[in-house]
Amino acid sequence: MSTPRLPPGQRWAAAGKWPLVGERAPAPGPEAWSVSITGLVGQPRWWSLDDLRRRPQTERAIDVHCVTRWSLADVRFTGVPLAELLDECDVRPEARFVSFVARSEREHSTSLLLDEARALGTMVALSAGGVALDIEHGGPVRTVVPGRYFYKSLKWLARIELLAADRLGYWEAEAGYHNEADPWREQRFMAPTLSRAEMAAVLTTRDFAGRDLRSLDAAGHDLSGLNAQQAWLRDANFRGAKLVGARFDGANLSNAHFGGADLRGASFVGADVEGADFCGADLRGCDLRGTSQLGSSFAPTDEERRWGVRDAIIDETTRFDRGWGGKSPEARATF
Ligand SMILES: Nc1nc2c(c(=O)[nH]1)N[C@H]1C(S)=C(S)[C@@H](COP(=O)(O)O)O[C@H]1N2
Ligand SMILES: [Mo]
Repeated sequence: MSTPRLPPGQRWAAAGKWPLVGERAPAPGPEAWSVSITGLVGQPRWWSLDDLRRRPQTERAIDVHCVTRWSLADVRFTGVPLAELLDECDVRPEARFVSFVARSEREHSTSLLLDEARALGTMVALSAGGVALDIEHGGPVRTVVPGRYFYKSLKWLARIELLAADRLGYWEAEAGYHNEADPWREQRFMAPTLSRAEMAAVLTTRDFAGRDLRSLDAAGHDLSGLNAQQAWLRDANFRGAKLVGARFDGANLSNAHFGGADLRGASFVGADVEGADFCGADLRGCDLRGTSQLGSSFAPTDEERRWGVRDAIIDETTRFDRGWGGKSPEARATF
C-alpha cells in the first residue's frame, strides 16, 4: 500500500489542474519588486528580485492542501529558505510572530509563529514545476509553507514583519479560517462563536438570517422553511436535516455538510458553497444559481461510494449554473 498522503476531507484536484484561489493579481506598478524584512530585527534588509534569484536556490516538493478541499501532490517549488533571510537580519529575541504582507490591492497578509515558520521550512519561492511563478499563482515571489493549509502561503510577497504579538491575516480575520491551519488536524475554522445552549435555542427559531452561526450543529433537525439568508454557516453540519424550502441565499456555507439532507425546493442563490458536501442530498427543485462551488462535492469518491455514500439527487427541476458562479471573494476559477 502507498503512504496515505491526503489529509482528512481533502480530494486530489483534477490531473494537471492548479486551481486559482484568492484575490485578483496586482496590476504591474512603476516600482521594481522587492522583499523586505522589518519589525523586530536588529538589521532591517531588503532584496530585489535579482538578489533573490542570484542566491543559492533550494528545491522542495510539497503537497498543497487548500482549505476548500482540493489538494495537489508534489508541486516542486524552488526558492530561498525564509530562515536564511532571517539569519541575515539579526532577529530580536522578542520577535515571536512573522507576518507576510502582499503587494496587492487589499495588502493581503497572513502570519505564523516564528518558530513554526522556521521549523516547517517556509520558502520564499520564485518558481514552481521548474518555471517562474505565474502572476496568477503569486509570481514573481510568494511564500510556501509546507504542512499548512495553502492560505498560509502568501502570494505576491512584499514585506516580512517580525512581531511580538500576532496580527491575524486576512482570511483568518475576515473569514474565520483557523490560525494554526494544520490539514492533518483539520484545523479549517476557528471555534464556533456560540455555546451549545445558544445553538440549541437558535435552532428552534428557524431564523438564522444574517447571523454568525459558523460550525453550527443541526444534523438531523427538521428545519423546513428555514430562513438562513446571508447567514454565516461555514463548516455547519446539516447532515440528514430536513430543509425543504429553506432559504440560504447569499449565505456563507463554505465547507458546510449537507450529506443526505432533504433540500427539495431550497434556495442557495449567490451563496458560497465552496468545499460543501451535498452527497446523497435531495436537490430536486433546488436553486443553486450564482453559487461559488470550488471544491464542493455532489458525487462521492470511489472510496466513499464503497462506504455507502450516494450521489446527490438532481433532476430537471434542480437549477444550476455550470461550473463556477463567480460570486465568491475567495475563488476566481474552478477545476
Ligand atoms: N496575496 C494573497 N495570497 C493568498 C491569497 C490571497 O487571496 N491573496 N489566498 C490564499 C489562498 S486561500 C490559497 S488556497 C492560495 C492559492 O494559491 P493559488 O491561487 O496559487 O492556488 O493562496 C493563498 N495566498
Ligand atoms: Mo485556500
